[in-house]
Amino acid sequence: MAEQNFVDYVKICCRSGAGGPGSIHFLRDRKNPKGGPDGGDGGRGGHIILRGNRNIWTLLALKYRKHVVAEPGVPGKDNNKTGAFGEDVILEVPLGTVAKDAETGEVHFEITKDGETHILVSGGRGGLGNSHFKSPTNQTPRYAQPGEPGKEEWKILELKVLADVGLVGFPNAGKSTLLSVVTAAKPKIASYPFTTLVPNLGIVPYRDMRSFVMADIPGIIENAHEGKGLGHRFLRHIERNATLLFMIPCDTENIKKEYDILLNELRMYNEELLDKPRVLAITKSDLIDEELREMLRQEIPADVPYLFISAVAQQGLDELKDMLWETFHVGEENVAEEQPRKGLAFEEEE
Ligand SMILES: Nc1nc2c(ncn2[C@@H]2O[C@H](COP(=O)(O)OP(=O)(O)OP(=O)(O)O)[C@@H](O)[C@H]2O)c(=O)[nH]1
Ligand SMILES: [Mg+2]
Repeated sequence: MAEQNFVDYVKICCRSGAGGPGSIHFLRDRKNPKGGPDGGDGGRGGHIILRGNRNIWTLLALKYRKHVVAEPGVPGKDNNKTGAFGEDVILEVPLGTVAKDAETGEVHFEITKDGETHILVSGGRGGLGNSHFKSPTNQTPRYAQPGEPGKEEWKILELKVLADVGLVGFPNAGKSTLLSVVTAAKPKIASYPFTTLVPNLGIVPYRDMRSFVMADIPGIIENAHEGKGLGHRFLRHIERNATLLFMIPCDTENIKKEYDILLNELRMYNEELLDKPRVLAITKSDLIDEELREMLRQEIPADVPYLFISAVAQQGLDELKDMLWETFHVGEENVAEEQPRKGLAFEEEE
């Protein structure tokens, strides 16, 4: 169920508001039968703005909202009154949303903080009223600027999941099972490969009311970078994870070999993934006894901290959480948890 609700890509048509036209007006009253021009400026058209919201996890809300239209600015008025701005449309998006132009693919910006805002499509400027055009040679300008038109543009919003731990493993390694045991998430679990088709996220409660986010992604196989299996495009979801948790079942023929294949697939996707801290979990350890564990220890790669776990028998899970927490919170104790709410990242006109 949760799987269908995870939307990490939307294409939307945005139309910002047109600027209001400037006004053509002359002051006329009993005292000033021939007063000067006093037409005010038109108001700016509404922007389309994205705002980061840490409580939203997917782009689902935008999936069915193909057209996003902001209001036009109000025309200028007499007495040099500026028209009201068109109302902006503010779209709340999850942290990790990347905004791109659909035609050129150009990346506009990325939302990473709660409350962070960026203008996706700006509204048209309001036109100047006729009072601006008075000159020594023309005291009664009978024209004003029209408002700038709004812009209609297609945009792509893409979500890179921001989690603390990303699960990396072959299909059937037990990734979703682990997520279902240490978080409240209810991913689909089954004994066939590629059960997970889209990422699942869960929040892992940790000691002292702390927590971290875990991202379960579809399984990776050898040559995923050539499109084998589900390919490796899901790796983009773990690009931003602080720590990668490699998961290899204890009954795997050659743990070292599987570990190297996974490392290589990460490398083929983005070499920087290899700079992240890694932890290796040997999963389904309820299937083996101490003697077998001892044998397996010989073939475990030396360059990574590891431990034996069993999600089903709930073994080694507290130790695993400790190990993970250590990797991304070393030296960070006492750092304020809350991100300060950032003010608007754009300048209002005037
Ligand atoms: N004995 C045992 N079986 C487990 C354990 N964890 C998972 N399994 C079984 O392994 C199979 C695969 O589990 P999943 O959690 O769906 O594996 P996955 O890594 O998410 O697989 P994909 O989504 O296909 O990539 C299921 O039949 C699980 O019941 C465990 O700790 N012990
Ligand atoms: Mg799965």
